[in-house]
Amino acid sequence: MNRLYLVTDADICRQAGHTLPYVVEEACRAGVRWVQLREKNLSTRQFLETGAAVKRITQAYGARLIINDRVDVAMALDTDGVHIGQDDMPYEVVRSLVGNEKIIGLSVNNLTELQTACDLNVDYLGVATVFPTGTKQDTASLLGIETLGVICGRTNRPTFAIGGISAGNVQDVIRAGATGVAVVSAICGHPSPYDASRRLIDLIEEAL
Ligand code: TZP
Ligand code: MG
Repeated sequence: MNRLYLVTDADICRQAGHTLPYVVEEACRAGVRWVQLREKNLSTRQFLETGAAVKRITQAYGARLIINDRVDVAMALDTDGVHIGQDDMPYEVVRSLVGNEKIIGLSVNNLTELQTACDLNVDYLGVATVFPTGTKQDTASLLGIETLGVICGRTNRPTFAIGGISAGNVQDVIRAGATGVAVVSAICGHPSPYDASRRLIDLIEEAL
């Protein structure tokens, strides 16, 4: 299913008793087809090694692998694409480096950033931050369902809502107009990443 996007956090995986590759494999086994490696606490060497291990898994399941922030790592691993935020390398620079075949995702946090993003040929938008989350410290102000709906309604690009999304609110997010949802703790921090992914997929399909 293309509407559930797993964003990784190896620390949250570890706290739940999992390794990162295990979580990716379980999520893919359950049907997740978007995986973003988002690791803020790994050295470059560790990032590359982890990325190579994760790529073997995503390839086996036909899932896309996207690298957060690190365009160099994405290029070195020849992943499907890269995800950038507002303070990362600008879109045009990333596009010139990775070429037209690669997926570029961009985070937008408000309507102003959406307007700027609409002029760019990004492949999808991450729309943040919908609900309170303990996973990311430096989140901009929360969007809530209403503003999420406004943002998603003003773009034709695929939108992945992110921030505090769980089984309890995923249907509200989809019904608000998001193409899909991106989650960290709802899968990485769950005792069964497989069950968590399956449940989210079932709920998304039901809400469509
Ligand atoms: N960007 C905005 S919120 C967030 C990111 C990467 C973290 C979302 O994590 P969770 O655990 O799904 O709330
Ligand atoms: Mg970033």
